[in-house]
Amino acid sequence: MTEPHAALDNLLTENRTFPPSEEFAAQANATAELYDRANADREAFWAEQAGRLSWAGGWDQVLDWSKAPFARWFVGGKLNVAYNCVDRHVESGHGDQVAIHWEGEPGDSRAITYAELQREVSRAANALTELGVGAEDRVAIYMPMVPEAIFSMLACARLGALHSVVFGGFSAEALRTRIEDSRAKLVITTDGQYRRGKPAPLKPAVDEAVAKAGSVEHVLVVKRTDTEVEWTEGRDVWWHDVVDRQSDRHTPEAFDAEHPLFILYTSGTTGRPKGILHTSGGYLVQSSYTHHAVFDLKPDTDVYWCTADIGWVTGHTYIVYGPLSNRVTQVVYEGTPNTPHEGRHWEIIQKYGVSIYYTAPTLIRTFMKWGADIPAKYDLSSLRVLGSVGEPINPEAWIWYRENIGAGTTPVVDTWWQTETGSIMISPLPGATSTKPGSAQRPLPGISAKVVDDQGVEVAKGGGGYLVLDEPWPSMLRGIWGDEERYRDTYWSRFGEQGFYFAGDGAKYDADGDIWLLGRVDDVMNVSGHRISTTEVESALVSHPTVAEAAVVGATDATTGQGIVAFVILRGGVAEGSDGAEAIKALREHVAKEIGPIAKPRQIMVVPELPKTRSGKIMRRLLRDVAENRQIGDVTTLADSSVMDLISSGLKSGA
Ligand code: 6R9
Repeated sequence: MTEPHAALDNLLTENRTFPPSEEFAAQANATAELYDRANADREAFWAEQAGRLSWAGGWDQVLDWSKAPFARWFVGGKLNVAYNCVDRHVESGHGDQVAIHWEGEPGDSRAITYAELQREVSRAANALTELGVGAEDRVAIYMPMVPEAIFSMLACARLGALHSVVFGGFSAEALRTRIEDSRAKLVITTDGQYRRGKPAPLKPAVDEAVAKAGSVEHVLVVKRTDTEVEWTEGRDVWWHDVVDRQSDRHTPEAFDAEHPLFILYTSGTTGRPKGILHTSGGYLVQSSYTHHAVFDLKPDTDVYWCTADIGWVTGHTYIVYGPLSNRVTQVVYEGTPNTPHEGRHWEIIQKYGVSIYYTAPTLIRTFMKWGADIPAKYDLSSLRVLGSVGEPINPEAWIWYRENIGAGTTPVVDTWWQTETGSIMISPLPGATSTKPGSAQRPLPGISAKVVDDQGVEVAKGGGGYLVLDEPWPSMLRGIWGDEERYRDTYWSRFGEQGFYFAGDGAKYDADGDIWLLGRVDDVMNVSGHRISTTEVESALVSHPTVAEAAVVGATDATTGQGIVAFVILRGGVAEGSDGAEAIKALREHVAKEIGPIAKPRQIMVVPELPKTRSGKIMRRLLRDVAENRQIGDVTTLADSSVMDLISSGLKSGA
């Protein structure tokens, strides 16, 4: 592997830092001293964090790594995850505290206290028992962001059944493969879901999937949109018939710390999705600890909002398990950010006095595109911590976020982690870290991560390579459902000799030793022997005032190995056509100036939209198909499959 070209260090010339204010630091949950404590004795540190939870039986060993890469944490410990997220808060006298301020897309809302949450989850657990669900059974949850989705997840946890949440935007086919792989017994769904102000049917996809997947005994249906549905007698049951008549009391059983909690499917390099398996004790310990430390949650005063969908890991860990285990009061919003208008998020923040807001760079850049005058119309003064997750955040977006949403004062925490890691691994601590726009900075106390070269040797400060996790962590995946070999191959073979977990991300150290994530390694381009990250070029492009969004791919090039091809969305008001040619010339020069001539895109295409997955990740694979003049590949995981037509037709007409 070649070292990054010295001239490519544009991200590293980003040298603004934002130390925490004295007031923030004085009240922070996590201080710098935490790093020292964790470094002195990692296992003792995690044992201490486990004290955040209520255990039915103590463990006799913090970590058993003797069967690596299969970890066991808090060996011998027993707990009930749902009890930790619900009942214990009622028992400690907080039954009247609002757990969830739920906001429906059409404007309906519901406040759910911890006492009510306990009753709802108990009823759901009793209903699931009646439907034949027991410990270790799998339950597929295919729902929009309605409260029953959270009740269902917690009911599964309470019974020791594994949930497998499938994002409500996925197709019947995607649902079927996931049901089949996990052999789910029950599917929980809704009749329909609201999407951009209109009800859209959801149950037909379940009918289609279940007709082909043999394992499903029942489909439990929540009425959300009052959409007419087809009904299979004996199989389909309404939530309001079966759940509502149950007793609202249910005694939770304690399960082993390593009892499986959930499966969550994530796409891999092959077409077949991987069922990432998480277990109970270690997962909940790290989810709870990271939520407390990274977001500085104060359960008595904060109002927290994570904008993810429960169909993704961020929704699992930072809507359900982390926050609820910490007795959060949180907002859960059902809909899209521009329904009915582009200020919806800011309106919700103002309405509930949201103090902690956690979202994704792609949404931040969309907000930038819509304009800073929109958030400026709302009172956002309640905000005190802002978070980012999902992809590298370019410095421009980071600064825009802090300035326009955070009043130029709130800490911004850029949190790196994966479905596989279960919870946050690399992130600033808002009261202890001088933050740097664009950098996730340091592994959290208790976590170890390194940037290594091809041989697995740690690179020096200023150097780039692969991100690895060189010590096991409590919320690590325990495998891929039903495929031990694939687990070893995917994550543990690349640096097998060293025993490192290979995250699949490229990263760099800056001169201070802080970590900058550079995107997936398959997104790292090699141009004339120089490694250039797509992120670096994107970041340079987006820093130009005419660019709203940019995606960069490496296209095969006979001379240079790969050539840089950029797709850009220009900001409103910048004309296309002949002016477009001017704009493109200016952008090539700009990238050359920001990074160096080597990073100048071979080609820049002005497009109206970028192809994104439903979780907002840009599908560079499809852009590479365009850049290399190939037939465009599989578009089924796109949020909007017409985007590729738009892009191709725009290009043919000479844009
Ligand atoms: C939580 C989540 C994981 C991949 C990961 C990386 C990218 C996530 C990031 C980030 C840079 C961050 N990623 N957070 N890259 N900075 N703060 O997104 O999980 O959907 O499994 O994606 O997302 O490439 O490897 P998941």
